Amino acid sequence: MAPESPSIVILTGAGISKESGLDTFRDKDGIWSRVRLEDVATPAGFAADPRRVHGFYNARRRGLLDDAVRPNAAHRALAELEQGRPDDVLLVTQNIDNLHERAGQRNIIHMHGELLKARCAACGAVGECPDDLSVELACAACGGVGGMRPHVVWFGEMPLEMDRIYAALAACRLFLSIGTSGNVYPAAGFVAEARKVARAHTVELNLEPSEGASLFHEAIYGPASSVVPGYVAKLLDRD
Ligand code: BV8
Ligand code: ZN
Repeated sequence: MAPESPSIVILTGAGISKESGLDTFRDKDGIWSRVRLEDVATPAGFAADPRRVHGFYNARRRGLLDDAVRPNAAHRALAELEQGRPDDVLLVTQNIDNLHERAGQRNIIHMHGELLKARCAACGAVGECPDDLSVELACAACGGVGGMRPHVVWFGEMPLEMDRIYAALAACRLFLSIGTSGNVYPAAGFVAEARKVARAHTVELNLEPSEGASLFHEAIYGPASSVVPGYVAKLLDRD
């Protein structure tokens, strides 16, 4: 049962999965250096060329399912924190990979959706999707053809479970932001929300200062698989 008001809210971004072999977006060799987000991560891009968008997400889905892609020490440390502080941790991830789940994390909100799920534009049904999507695919629920899309939140679309996220931010004591550049809203606004509404202590753990670095009380810079386990160990020892 998800906790009503976890005292620790964690936001993660693509940086936490980098050392597992998944690309980030805005690093110099990132995803947006190879393809325009307008073409592949917006409803207009999908309407204009669904085959291109399916190709983009099919390649990322295959990449995620590659045997070499596994949770790293940062994912595992956050799962240990949840185990050590049952009902006290909510993880909100911008990532659409499943590495937090595979590390053992349970209480997760995928606010930007999930790469291994598909949604039918006609009936809204959401289901597991381990294989390629295509415009020829029929929906298992309503039989409609041509409306299957990745269960992913594109730019201009409302992220998922925002009410539950804001309720947790309003009541948390500690807000951690890990592996995100702080470019994308509303996620980039969570630190200000946690400070203003909950007067939470806020910590950024990132390779380098994010766009919102000045908003954090504390910052620890370095690769996630190095800095996150150490920080979690301190949290667990302290209690
Ligand atoms: C919405 C799809 C409104 C899935 C993504 C103000 C308020 C509200 C909205 C806006 C606003 N201003 C602008 C907007 C619009 C827009 C937006 O924010 N645009 C930006 C670009 C300016 N926001 C939206 O459209 C959002 N929707 O607001 O709806 C609405 C209101 C009413 C009704 C309807 C709608 C939707 C945003 C979601 C878009 N979908 N992804 C996919 O393809 O993956 S966003 C995409 O960016 C990913 O989800 C990604 O997770 C996310 C954020 O990127 P990061 O995770 O931070 O990754 P990035 O590469 O940027 O940074 C990586 C970081 O890791 C770096 O700092 C790097 O230093 C660090 N790092 C690297 N290696 C390591 C490391 N750290 C640690 N260890 C390492 N080894
Ligand atoms: Zn359907």
